[in-house]
Amino acid sequence: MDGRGLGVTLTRHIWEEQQIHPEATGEFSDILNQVAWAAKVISREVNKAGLVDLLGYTGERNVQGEEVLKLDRYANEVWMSVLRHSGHFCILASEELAEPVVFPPKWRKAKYAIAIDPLDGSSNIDVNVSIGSIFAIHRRVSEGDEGTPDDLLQPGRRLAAAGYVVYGSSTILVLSTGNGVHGFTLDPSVGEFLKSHPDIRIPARGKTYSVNEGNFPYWSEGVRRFVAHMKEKDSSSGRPYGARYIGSMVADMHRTLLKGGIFMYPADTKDPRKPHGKLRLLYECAPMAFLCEQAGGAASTGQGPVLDVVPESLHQRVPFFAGSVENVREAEEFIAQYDGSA
Ligand code: AHM
Ligand code: MG
Repeated sequence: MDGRGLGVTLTRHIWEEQQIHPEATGEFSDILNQVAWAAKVISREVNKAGLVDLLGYTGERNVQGEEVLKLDRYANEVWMSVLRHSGHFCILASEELAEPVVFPPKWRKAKYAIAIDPLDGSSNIDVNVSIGSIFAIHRRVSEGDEGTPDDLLQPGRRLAAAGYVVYGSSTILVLSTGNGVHGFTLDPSVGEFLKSHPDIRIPARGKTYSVNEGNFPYWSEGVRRFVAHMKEKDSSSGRPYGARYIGSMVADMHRTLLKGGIFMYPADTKDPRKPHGKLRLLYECAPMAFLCEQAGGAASTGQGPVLDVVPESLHQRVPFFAGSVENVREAEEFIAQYDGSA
């Protein structure tokens, strides 16, 4: 809260950040305000989902072959509508859509491309567990009239901004435009996001690991040994570490950003269709990796920074190890020692 007790709104924070860049046109402020608007609308619907029969499946399957929940579809429609009419995006990719959407001719000169996971962790909706939205914004690289997939298939290192929204006990938007990571909690009484977590920094080492351990027999030798190592008793290093797994990436990553430790979704051999793990590069791993590095942490595929992976396809999956620098380095060391570079 500032001296007058009103707090710093997201709008004011964005405006202040823009003052650092003399070339800023205000375009980016508008983008982030649009993102906040989408988050508020989805938050409202998530909070009343049980009341208005939005829970449950639509009976359809999405591009990943998974069942689509009603709220997934609603959230996708909200993001699409808000972003389409913002005028700043030439192309959009969504977890819910097989193909990217090129926005209409009047927006063809738009300078940005966006990848979204409209409602991540949606299998948790029915049991009142936190869910979230994730977004990743790239500067456009194509030069023609229309945006192209190349605008989206850029390494995370080049992201202009990324963030997520957790719809939990409160709604919080966590954001980076390359100038640190800041969290804003929605005050529903006035409908504004207020800065509640300025300059989030991940501790260099944490004592929590977060992974779906039911996949243990399907992991590589290096990953199995790494997880076994975290469970060993060693008082000098504070092991065994605590286990925390919500099964909702946004909520698990939010805890990891604030408290440290490691969140992971390694590659496994459980499902031959997903040999590279479950999580998607463009709209799950790259934006979370951007936030981790901006907060002083790290994010790796097990063999190098997630942000350096050059995407080959829109719905590509990668193994993911993210959180405190020392924990992530340790994961890489186990993988290098036992799995080699293959
Ligand atoms: P989704 O995009 O279909 O919701 O799946 C992603 C979610 C993540 O939020 C979470 O980290 C992961 O799936 C959990 O997977 P699992 O149930 O295999 O542990
Ligand atoms: Mg998802």
